This record gives sequence, C-alpha cells and structure tokens, in this order.
Amino acid sequence: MKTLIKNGTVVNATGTASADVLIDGDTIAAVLAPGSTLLGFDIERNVDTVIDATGKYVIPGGIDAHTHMEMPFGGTQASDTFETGTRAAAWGGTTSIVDFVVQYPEEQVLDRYHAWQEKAAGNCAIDYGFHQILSDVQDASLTAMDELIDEGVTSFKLFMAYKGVFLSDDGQILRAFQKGADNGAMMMMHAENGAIIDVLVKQALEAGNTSPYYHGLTRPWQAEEEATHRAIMIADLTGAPLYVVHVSAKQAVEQIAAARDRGLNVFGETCPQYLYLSLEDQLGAPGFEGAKWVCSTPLRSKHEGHQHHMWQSLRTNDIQMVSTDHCPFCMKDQKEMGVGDFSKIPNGIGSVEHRMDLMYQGVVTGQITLPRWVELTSTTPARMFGMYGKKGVIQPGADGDIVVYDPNGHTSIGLGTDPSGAPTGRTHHMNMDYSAWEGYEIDGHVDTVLSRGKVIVDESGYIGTKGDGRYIKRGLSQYLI
Ligand code: DUC
Ligand code: ZN
Ligand code: ZN
Ligand code: ZN
Repeated sequence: MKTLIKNGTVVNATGTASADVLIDGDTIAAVLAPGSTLLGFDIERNVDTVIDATGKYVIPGGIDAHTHMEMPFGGTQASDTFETGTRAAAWGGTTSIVDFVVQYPEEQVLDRYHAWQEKAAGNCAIDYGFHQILSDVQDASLTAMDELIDEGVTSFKLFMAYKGVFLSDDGQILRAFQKGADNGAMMMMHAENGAIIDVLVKQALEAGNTSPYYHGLTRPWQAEEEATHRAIMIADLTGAPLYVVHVSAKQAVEQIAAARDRGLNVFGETCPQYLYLSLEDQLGAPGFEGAKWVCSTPLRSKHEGHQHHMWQSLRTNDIQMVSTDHCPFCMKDQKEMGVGDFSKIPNGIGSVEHRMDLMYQGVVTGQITLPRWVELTSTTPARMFGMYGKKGVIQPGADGDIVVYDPNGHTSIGLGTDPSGAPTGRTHHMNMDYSAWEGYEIDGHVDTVLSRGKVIVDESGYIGTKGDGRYIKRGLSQYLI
C-alpha cells in the first residue's frame, strides 16, 4: 500500500516546507519537492491513494504521553477503555499514547504491567506505550524497574500526595531516584505536598465547605511549588533525570526553570486545562457542576496569572511539552460520588481528543509558532520518552503517523445544541457524559489521520479497526547524554 500526501505544508519541529510525503507500507519513504518524480516515475500514478493537502498542514501525529485509560481510581474507574480512549485520540489527531500502568501498595509491579498489556492488546486504535506508576516503593519495585526497562517501559511515576494510595515518602523517592540515576530511567513526579493538602481538606470539610470549588482551594500553589522544589533537590542529589507531570502553578514553573538554569536534567509538562481553565471557572459553575473540572494538580486562579505564565513558559521552553493527563469520569455515578464532599469526587479531566486542536489555538493567537506546536505535542514527547525517529517527525524511515490539519477548518467542542438550546448529543468521542471543553470553538480541524500508513480518520470520520494500534517498546530518553 503506497500513499502520496501532496501539495501540503510539512511542519516538523525544525521548520516548515512545501513538500509531498510518500508513504510505503507502514513507513515514510520520501519527503519530496512538490510534484517531484522518482527516477523518472510519476509517483502519483504509481501509488494506491493520493491525499490532496493543498492549503493544509502535514504534521507528525500527536503523541499524548500522559493518559489513564481504564484507570482504577477514586473508588471507580476512568470511563474510557483503551478502545474508546484511543479511538477518541485518533479523532483528534493523536496517533500514540503513553499510558500509566497503575501499581497500588501490596500489588506486584510486574503483575500490574502484564495486566495493562492485556487490557490494551487488540483494543487500541493507535500505538501505545506504558509508563509505570510505583506506589510505596519497596525493594521489589526497584528490581522491577530494571526488568521493565528491558520491556520498553523506561519511565516511572512517583507521588508526593495521595497517602495510602500512591504516596511514597522522601526516603522511598530517594531510593527510586538512585535506581533511575543508575539505569537511565526517566523519573516522573506528581509534585504536590500531600500532608499539607490532607490537613487543608479535613479542615475545609469540618467547616462545612464541601462544594467542588474547595478541591482547588485545598491544593494551593505553595503545596505544588514546595513539592516541585523537593523533587528537584532529590534529583540533584542522586543525578536522576526528573520529569514533573501536570505542572499548573507558575511558581512550580519557576522552580523547573531555575533547575534547568543550573544545568539539571529537569523537565516540565503542562496540560491544556492549565492553559485555558481556571479556579474561577469552577467557582462560577452552578451547583455541583464545578466537579467537571476537579483534577490534580487543580485549576489555578486567573487573578494570579498562572495561565498566562504557562503559555509564556511554552514559548521560552521553561516547560517542554503538553500532554492531557486524560483521566475521564462521567458526572453520573462517578463525579456525583462527591456530592456533599468534594474529596470524594474522582480526580480527572478528559481531553485526549482535543489536545492538538487546543494547542493549535496557541498558533492562531500568536503565542507559539507552528513548529513549536509540533514540538510540544509530538516531537518532544517522542524524544523525552525514547520514540524519536520512528515517532515525532516526518522524515524517511519514520512511521507513517501523520495528520493533515486544515487551518481554515473549524471544530466545535462539547455537547451540540439545537436552535432552541436543547442538547443534540455529543460532539466528542470520549466515553464521557459531559465535556470539560463544552462551548470551545476551535479555528482548525483534523482532516485526515494516518497511523503507520493506514488512513484511520478521514472526512467521513473514524474508519480504522480496533486493534490497529501496536505496543511501542520504548528506548531510554533521547534527552539524556
Ligand atoms: N490527577 C488526576 O487528576 N487524575 C489522575 C491522577 C492524578 O494525579
Ligand atoms: Zn499525577
Ligand atoms: Zn495523571
Ligand atoms: Zn471532520
């Protein structure tokens, strides 16, 4: 099967070029001047499919390096399965995810890894890899790290919050980081001071402050800044590389920027919700609606300028990439568990379908360049997590993971309404009964999506097959020397 994507503007992290892209089987065979022949052959006549990308961008497929499909969490389970979540990702121009294998205390790390392989196998629409969560780090967890690296799981997430669920103490973190410094793993951190948060939550509930808004107020930026600093110090002490997940506070960004200025291998990820949404959105929502935006780290106050600072940090490279932390829950029966007690609202927002569109708005509004859009959403994730060359770039030899993006198209997010204002049904494909992004109007549209050379989304919608996606056996981070 040969496909030619012609007359588009190819956008890589390194720049843009008018070019035709020839895909042979799974792989990009050539990137050519528009209308080129190959050794006298008319390419267009010798391929099976021609996609006309005139006036459109041809970009490497999005890589969302932070998702939680089917995650058992908060007394329930994230509502997207690997099947529904990866299909929604495909709709939105994401062609790879890196999902988190969850290990709770008392569970064996490798057992959990095998369980996640089973959950995903044969169900994914796009390629997938895994990070491993280590809870309550023990000797056996450290041994498992070496074995997992051989399996292509080269990054490990630890938590400074969620006591009894995920939390590791500083000594446990130190030991895991020592191991990471030794075996080349990327150490990932949920950086929030859980002890502070637990007391603030208890005090809020005792004072009768039970609405969703208090989720954010009881997870203040000071708890994020302090934990980010502490994680950086442990990384510095051990020599381990550190990747701070879901950074939302500008003060945490400043900690990461300062560490990078000192020459440390410290990296930061943010998510669309921290660029667009705020604590004030949650406060303004009627009744229990604020639960839609309960996630951790929480949304931050607009008055404090976190969102503005975060966009700036994407431009200046103080923050290196954007993932979603896709952790979807329905309102009905899931978020609703927290009516009368915000601490029982399952933490998470679903955005895997919208990340490419939402980040493209940064190009539209002049906050990031076109190549930076690709870098933040595809190229850096590929390099950070050991996939670059096959993923994250349009070049010969790379996988044919490609999105044709129409800058003149339009995408409406959320629940559509008829002229009377009544909902007409979902306009997203995630398994959620609401959208955190309802009402967002996007300049731009995902036209066509190819996964390893196969068209899985076109203007008629999703046309792939369950099980198209394959496991990505990742290497070590390509940011480390
Ligand atoms: N934060 C969330 O919002 N959900 C899953 C876990 C996390 O750290
Ligand atoms: Zn987290
Ligand atoms: Zn997460
Ligand atoms: Zn469409």
